[in-house]
Amino acid sequence: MNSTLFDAYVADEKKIEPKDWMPDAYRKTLVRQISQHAHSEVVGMLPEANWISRAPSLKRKAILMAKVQDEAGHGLYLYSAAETLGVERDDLYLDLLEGKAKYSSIFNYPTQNWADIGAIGWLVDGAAIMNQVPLCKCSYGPYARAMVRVCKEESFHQRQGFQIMLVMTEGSAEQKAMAQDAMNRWWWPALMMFGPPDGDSPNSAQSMKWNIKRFSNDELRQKFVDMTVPQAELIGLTVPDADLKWNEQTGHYDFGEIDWSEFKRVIKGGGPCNVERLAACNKAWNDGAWVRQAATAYAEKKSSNATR
Ligand code: BYC
Repeated sequence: MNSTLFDAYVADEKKIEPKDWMPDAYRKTLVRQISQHAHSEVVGMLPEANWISRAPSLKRKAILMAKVQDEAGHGLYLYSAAETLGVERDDLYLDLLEGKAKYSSIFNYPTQNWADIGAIGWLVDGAAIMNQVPLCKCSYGPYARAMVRVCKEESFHQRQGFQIMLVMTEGSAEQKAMAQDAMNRWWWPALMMFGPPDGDSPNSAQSMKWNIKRFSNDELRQKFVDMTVPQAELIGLTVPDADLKWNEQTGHYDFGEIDWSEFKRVIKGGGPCNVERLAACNKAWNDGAWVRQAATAYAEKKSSNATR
């Protein structure tokens, strides 16, 4: 295979598998995107885990624990998918721990109260599904297949978040105000999850040609707004955007300007929780060293017994 044949092969909706020839830049793009995605799943456990011990009932606690465990599983599928491209999981993870690797901007915001858990499930997992369903059709086989299960689980996550918000909006005036406050704080960061506007997205054009990305950042953001505004109306919440309005001509909602300076600040490390998130990941890595050593020693012992 060469570059021209490769381009025709992916344009024909065929899947690339680990042992197939691929351009170096395709491999590099996939390692970048899949590893950032894996890191996001792992860091994404932190804001929600913050509320496991304070969930308002045993049932809510069990559901939240299951959701957070699902995110760990997503991270593992994704690190495995990245490893099929010839990189080591530990190297990718060390880049995260050293602050060299990116992860989604959204996880650098704090979870201040229980309504934030509803808002994350509804808005953050809702945005994640919008972005990730098309990735089930991405040209790289292991990534596409990993995304099928991830999306099924994300869909449960989104519903549980929406249900938390629904219950709160049907509760006392104070609970409804908490739900609205959470919506106000998470709406704009959720829109930033889709990445910079198409004109400022250096990776999009090539990733779309290679069928890694199937829709542009702005297309997915618009789909998310169009899907979510009616959901907010249904539960009586107001989208915190004075410029939001239905556009009869385009058949979409027009919405206000996103604060891209905030986005840039957060991905450069200046968000409200960046330092805390990396510190938590480093602590977990250091505290878990004995588990990794024990697992390695056990595997070595088992394989030496087997060869005896
Ligand atoms: N945050 O050229 P662009 C989840 C970076 S997990 C931080 O458009 P691309 C969930 C981008 O990496 C959510 N950085 O890039 C988990 C690039 O920098 P580099 C994560 C961002 O790759 C637990 C630069 O900006 N989802 O949902 O074509 C619980 C220029 O951007 C962000 C995924 O990772 C951001 N928001 O498009 C609940 C999905 N946006 O790498 C939920 C897979 C952009 O050149 N990833 N950047 O240094 C993707 O679909 C694409 O990578 C993106 C960005 C749409 C995110």
